[in-house]
Amino acid sequence: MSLQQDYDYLFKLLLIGNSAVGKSSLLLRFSDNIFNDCFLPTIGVDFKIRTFDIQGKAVKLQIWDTAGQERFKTITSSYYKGAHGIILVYDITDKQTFKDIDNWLAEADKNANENVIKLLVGNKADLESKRQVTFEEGKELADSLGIKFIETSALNSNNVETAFITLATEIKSRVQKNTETAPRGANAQTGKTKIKAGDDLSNKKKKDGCC
Ligand SMILES: Nc1nc2c(ncn2[C@@H]2O[C@H](COP(=O)(O)OP(=O)(O)O)[C@@H](O)[C@H]2O)c(=O)[nH]1
Ligand SMILES: [Mg+2]
Repeated sequence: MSLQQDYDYLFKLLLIGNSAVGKSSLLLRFSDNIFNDCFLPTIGVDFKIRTFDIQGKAVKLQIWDTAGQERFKTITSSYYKGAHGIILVYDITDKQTFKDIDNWLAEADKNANENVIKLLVGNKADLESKRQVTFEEGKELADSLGIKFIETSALNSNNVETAFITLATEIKSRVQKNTETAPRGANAQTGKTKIKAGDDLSNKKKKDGCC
């Protein structure tokens, strides 16, 4: 049995935000490059995995989606456990979903690790004629929180890769910085990055695709 890891970094990311803003669609676009125009409230995934290269390192992302629990405000604190990054998603055509980002931030702050890196995403940017939240409003909110902001479209793919890669790159830089400043030998066992929060990930059972 080989214990060789097939990645240099393993990060757990979460998608949160109101129901129907496009969280599952963003995940499907990123993981499988598909788009489904039906609403997928009970999409049967726990998470999807995608590994890609950032600056010569294999970065494996395990991205968690809710199975519609956000509709009933029943996302449990265990969802947030061990997350390295959180993507807060709103729908640019629905002002309320933008206002509710405050609530999602409060949930994240209550439940996630304090070092978690967040990214604000305004999705459905293809629906320009229905826009209710300007780019500037999104950017202003993100700036006030000291986090990055991006507008995406799961429908036409625009900026979807960039969103996930931006967040993963930021997490990687943070981890590298911490590793460099850690006492000598603290991370020397394998040369791979050991991240406490990601250690239990291999125990999770991966369920099959989507609807
Ligand atoms: N026009 C457009 N529709 C989208 C986009 N992303 C998702 N949708 C649609 O919005 C609805 C809700 O998407 P879904 O991914 O299920 O949202 P979730 O509840 O946040 O997971 C579905 O009908 C999707 O087809 C997008 O970028 N553009
Ligand atoms: Mg969903």
